[in-house]
Amino acid sequence: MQNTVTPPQCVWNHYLTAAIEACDLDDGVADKLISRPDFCKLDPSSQVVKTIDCTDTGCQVTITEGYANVIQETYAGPKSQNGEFIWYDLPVDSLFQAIAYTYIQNNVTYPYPMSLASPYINKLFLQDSTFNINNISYDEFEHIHKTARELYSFRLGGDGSDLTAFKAAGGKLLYHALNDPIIPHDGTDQEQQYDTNVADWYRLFMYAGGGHCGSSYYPGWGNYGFLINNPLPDLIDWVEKGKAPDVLSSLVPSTTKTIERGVCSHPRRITYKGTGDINSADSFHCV
Ligand SMILES: [Ca+2]
Repeated sequence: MQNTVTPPQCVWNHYLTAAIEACDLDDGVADKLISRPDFCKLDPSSQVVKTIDCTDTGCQVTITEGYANVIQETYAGPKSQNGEFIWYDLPVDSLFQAIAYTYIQNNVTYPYPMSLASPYINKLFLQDSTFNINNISYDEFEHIHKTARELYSFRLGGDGSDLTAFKAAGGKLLYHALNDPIIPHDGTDQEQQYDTNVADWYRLFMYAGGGHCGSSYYPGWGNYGFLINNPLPDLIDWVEKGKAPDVLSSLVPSTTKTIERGVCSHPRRITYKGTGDINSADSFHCV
């Protein structure tokens, strides 16, 4: 992309840590995990002039207004140059490396396109493997986005929120990780526009501490995070016995650390009761 300012990864990581510190206690427990990232707002300008030790550059880096603006635009999600919506925004505790990776060469920081972008733009849309998307302009980006949606949304698009056919087929249950940086969760809760009785057949469970496509990785926790804990019995009870679930279960799939936590039906969120073992689901409830 035609970036004039490219923050090194340490700046992205600084904002990730700052957001988790700012909103960690919103769920009632200091565990370096935000259970309600959609309610967490961090003003990127609040970090300007702060100095951080940067392992990427090998020296200290000062947060600039330019860096803060890039972070703000990333939080806000892609928009046209006229400010029109293109896609949903990202939670502040997303693994930004997935969509905003940068690398350093000869002391200069460069943006690195998301891995899915080049195959889609070069091979499917442009059918030109020589086009360099690293230097794509805003005009080119908007043109490619607009035209690609017109050409391919019918066959490849995953943004349709009218689930009439899903309902008619007996569909009952969906869930989504709140920290998914590639498919933002805000696009998942649009069905209520179409069906006010949606809870009769569709219940959305969005769990904190998990990533894209079932990955159990949470940036605030290092190498592990939550996974949904086998929702199939809940689905069977709903379909065969008419017993709709209110809370699903999530856990950290580790042999050395057992952490379980409930997953509330949307829009409720999991909150610490104020007492009890924070690794036990019994210590949390939905509000
Ligand atoms: Ca927390």
